[in-house]
Amino acid sequence: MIQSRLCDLLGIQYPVFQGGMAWVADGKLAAAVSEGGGLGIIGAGNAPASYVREQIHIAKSLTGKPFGVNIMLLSPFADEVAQAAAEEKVAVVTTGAGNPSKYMKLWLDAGIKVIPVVPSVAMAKLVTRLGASAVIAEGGESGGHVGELTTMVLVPLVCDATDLPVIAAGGIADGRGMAAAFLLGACGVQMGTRFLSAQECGIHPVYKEKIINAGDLCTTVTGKRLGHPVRSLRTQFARNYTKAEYGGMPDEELEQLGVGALRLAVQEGDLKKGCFLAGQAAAMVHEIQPAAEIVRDVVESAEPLLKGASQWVK
Ligand code: TUI
Repeated sequence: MIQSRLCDLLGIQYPVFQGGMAWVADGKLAAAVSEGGGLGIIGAGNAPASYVREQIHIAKSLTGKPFGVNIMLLSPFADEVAQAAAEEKVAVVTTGAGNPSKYMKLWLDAGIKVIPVVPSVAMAKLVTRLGASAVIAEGGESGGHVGELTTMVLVPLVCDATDLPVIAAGGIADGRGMAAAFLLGACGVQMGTRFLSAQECGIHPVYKEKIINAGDLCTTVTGKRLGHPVRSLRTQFARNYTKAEYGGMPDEELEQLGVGALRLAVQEGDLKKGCFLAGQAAAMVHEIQPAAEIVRDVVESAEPLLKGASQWVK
């Protein structure tokens, strides 16, 4: 049984987080992952506090186990969602796409464990000083908003920079990824893309099918020019965006091109105009399974790999 100090810290059975994916990770998915022994996380994305509260109540009605809320710091509603998370006293807040400093006191005073995504050593050191309980080191293999570094480089550097538990993310979708992450110094993993194929994940069937059928070169990064690089499936939308990005479309027009595109993918399965966020690990996702089975499968296949690591030392 793989256990780590992350399990003791959070009161969870397995050190596996489900990424707080915007528009995707609702109360139902988060509860299913938590019920399965991992940590389910509701993704606030760009949604207002009313939506996030509703999803927190759904999760609370489906599980008595701890779950988290991810606050996307670029959201126009970040302030009110941060406040709602504090009032609802969720067990864990994770943050993404920015610096969480201004909310740290609010969450810590509410007794919440704060676990920011850190794309760099500097950010890891900063949030350690500010009272974070752990950090998520997410490499650029991940889906959605991506940093500069890969998981392979970021995880050991962050482990060297902080004494906090480090959760590895980006490119992890099976037991091999989990075992590798532990050997890099992590004591937990976060997966987003793998949970896109969970039975309890409510994305459009077209989205799920695209993930299941994705190959190694099926994702691409767009949005670098605007300073918000995002990894998604290489669809018609991604090709059009890339053309516009490198074809000299003015910034404001380019910004407009992306508005609403994630909703079109998640709710409508619109292959022409939808932005299907996904990590490189989509190529490793092969079937639709209950969330709890995904958690168990990843942990149980990592176990023999970690036990067998000594085979390399003569
Ligand atoms: O946040 C994510 N993944 C996301 S957010 C998202 S929604 C979105 N909408 C519009 C534009 C961009 C995104 C979809 N996927 N992952 C966690 C993550 N955080 N990756 C990178 C970072 C990050 C980047 C910079 C964290 C902190 C940071 O700090 C910069 C600074 O110094 O303020």
